[in-house]
Amino acid sequence: MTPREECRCWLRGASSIAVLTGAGISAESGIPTFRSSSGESALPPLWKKFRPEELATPAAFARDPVLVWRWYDWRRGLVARAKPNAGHVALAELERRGRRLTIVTQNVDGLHGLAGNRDVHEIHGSIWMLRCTVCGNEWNSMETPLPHIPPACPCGGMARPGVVWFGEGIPGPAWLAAETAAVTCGVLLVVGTSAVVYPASSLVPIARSAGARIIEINLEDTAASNLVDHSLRARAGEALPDLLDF
Ligand code: BV8
Ligand code: ZN
Repeated sequence: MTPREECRCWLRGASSIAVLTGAGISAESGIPTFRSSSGESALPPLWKKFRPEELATPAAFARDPVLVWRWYDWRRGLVARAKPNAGHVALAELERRGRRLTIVTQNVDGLHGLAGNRDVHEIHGSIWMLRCTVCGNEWNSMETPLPHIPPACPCGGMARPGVVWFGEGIPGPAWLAAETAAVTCGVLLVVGTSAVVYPASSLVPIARSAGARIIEINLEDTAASNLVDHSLRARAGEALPDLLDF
């Protein structure tokens, strides 16, 4: 049996499937990834000199809220133009066909929900959410470009992006759902993530110790590749429709 055939067999027989996705699943929708070479070319010069770890932090926002907001506003513009690709659609189709499927995503682009998946946990938040730094008020805004940078809350307080930055905890309910999915799934699909960001990356060893079969889909080796049963070198937009059309 080839690795592809074995993966299809595991997925067909799985009582429940969990999926951990990263920026790579949205690359074919035109959203640059953070760390892989394929994403670099799409970045305009302004962002080439920054690493995500330098802008996606409370300290960066405190130091220069306008710069951080310009980065998010640029990304919001990209996300607003992005459509779910064949990889997102294959996962939505699987849930529509009644399979027990939980998606845990590190992405803040909302494309899994847009594709039609309902059981989706955005452990790093959403690029469409804003949160007041004074009163904590949270609201959804799809407005791009933002009329004012930085945007203000109705209370007058400055708003921040409603995402989880480095050094911030993952929202409790989302993390509980993510860990539960990793511990109870028969198969964990790890799609388009370099698996360097914690605690998302810990879901792979958690699922492994709970006895799940683990299938990785990526263009290159990752920090999780040595923990998975099969690591398929393929684009998510090709591999997912091929694996899930049972
Ligand atoms: C926390 C939201 C504690 C914002 C993001 C030292 C060692 C280990 C850990 C740490 C450490 N120092 C600090 C830490 C902890 C830190 C961390 O992990 N740092 C890393 C950099 C080492 N983590 C944290 O700070 C987390 N919080 O630990 O808090 C705590 C607890 C309680 C109370 C208080 C505090 C918070 C982490 C969340 C950070 N926020 N994003 C935003 O998006 O702007 S992380 C950011 O990276 C994105 O969310 C992104 O999704 C995520 C992970 O990256 P990937 O998704 O994997 O993307 P990447 O570009 O890296 O890889 C893409 C992959 O796709 C590549 O492999 C590529 O080959 C592949 N690919 C490309 N095209 C395709 C493809 N695959 C398939 N098909 C294709 N077509
Ligand atoms: Zn407020």
